[in-house]
Amino acid sequence: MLRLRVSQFAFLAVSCLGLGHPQLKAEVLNGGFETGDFTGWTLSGNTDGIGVETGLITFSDFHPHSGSFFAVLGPVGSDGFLSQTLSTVAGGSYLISLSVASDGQMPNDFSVSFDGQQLYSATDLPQSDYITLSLNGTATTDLTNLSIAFRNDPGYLALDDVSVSQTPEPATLLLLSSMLIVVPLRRLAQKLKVWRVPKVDILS
Ligand SMILES: [Ca+2]
Repeated sequence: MLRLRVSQFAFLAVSCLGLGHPQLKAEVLNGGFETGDFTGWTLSGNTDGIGVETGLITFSDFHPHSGSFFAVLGPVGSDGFLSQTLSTVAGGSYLISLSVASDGQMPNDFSVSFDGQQLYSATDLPQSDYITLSLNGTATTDLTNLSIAFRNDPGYLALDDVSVSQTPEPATLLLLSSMLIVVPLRRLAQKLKVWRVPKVDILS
């Protein structure tokens, strides 16, 4: 009976914390460019030489990292920007993942910022097939800007599979929180059980 009550309390406490709620996920819209365009993204700065290409067309020997489409990034003379505002948890930690390739033409640059903090910055990326960047960022508010800056004067960079996920995952947080609540309550329950049935020495 008491064990059931403890479980119910733990469930209610975790529910009140809001852990596991879908809004906690920082969903990047069209992170793989599979709409065939920049739906979900805000383009700013120098947007010349930016496009979404299909893997059916040879473009600087690039190809999609996954799916059928990828972004080509080739502004000349100054940076272009792709950005999205994501729903986040203030104080939450996030893993930002994306795949970038370079045709090796220089000058070029590429950088990633999350919540105004620059997490990655590179200049003159050499010729390379996709490398996948895994970056750790922290959200200070419930709306966080993800911004990617780029430039490649004589050629192009390629970008695909941009994603942001909370670390640890909400499901893991749910499990940890349940354990943190249930274990102390079980100990308390054991003490209460002892108090309710005091040891009596009938020989004394
Ligand atoms: Ca893709």
